[in-house]
Amino acid sequence: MTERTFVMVKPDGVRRGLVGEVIKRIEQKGLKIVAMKMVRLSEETAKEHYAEHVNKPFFPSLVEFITSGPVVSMVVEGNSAIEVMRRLCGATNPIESPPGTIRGDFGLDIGENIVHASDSPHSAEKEISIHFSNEEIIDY
Ligand code: IDP
Ligand code: MG
Repeated sequence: MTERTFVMVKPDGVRRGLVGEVIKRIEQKGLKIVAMKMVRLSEETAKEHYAEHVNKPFFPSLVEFITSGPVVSMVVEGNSAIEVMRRLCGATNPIESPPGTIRGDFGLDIGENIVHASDSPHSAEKEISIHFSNEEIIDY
């Protein structure tokens, strides 16, 4: 089933020059990027994006980190795009994420794991609407 999901190269990924690497893996998998922009998230947007984690001990550092530099936000479309993007990213903790995944190949720190991808259809819809207006998503 064709789905859309929200993907973001986090500030560590941008700082380390991994934007192209992430885009390459999305494209070579056969998924389609239908919206993309570089932005610096406001604290408000960051808190909305990570609202499910508001009561976790790492929430303040998570918000600080995700607003610490520019991110590259995307809407990615394709067959089972939500699950496929999660598989491309790998496990949340890069130490447990196997080689071949983005986090497994490039990360070592759970707080700086390079990339975000929505974890369900409900999250995808919510996150796309937080980060993009309908006009920014291109049908092609
Ligand atoms: P996900 O990004 O794989 O969906 P979530 O559990 O939704 O993982 O957590 C959101 C982000 O919060 C993670 O990508 C990671 O950067 C950070 N995070 C999750 N758990 C921890 C933790 O135990 N310590 C520090 N940061 C964490
Ligand atoms: Mg998550």
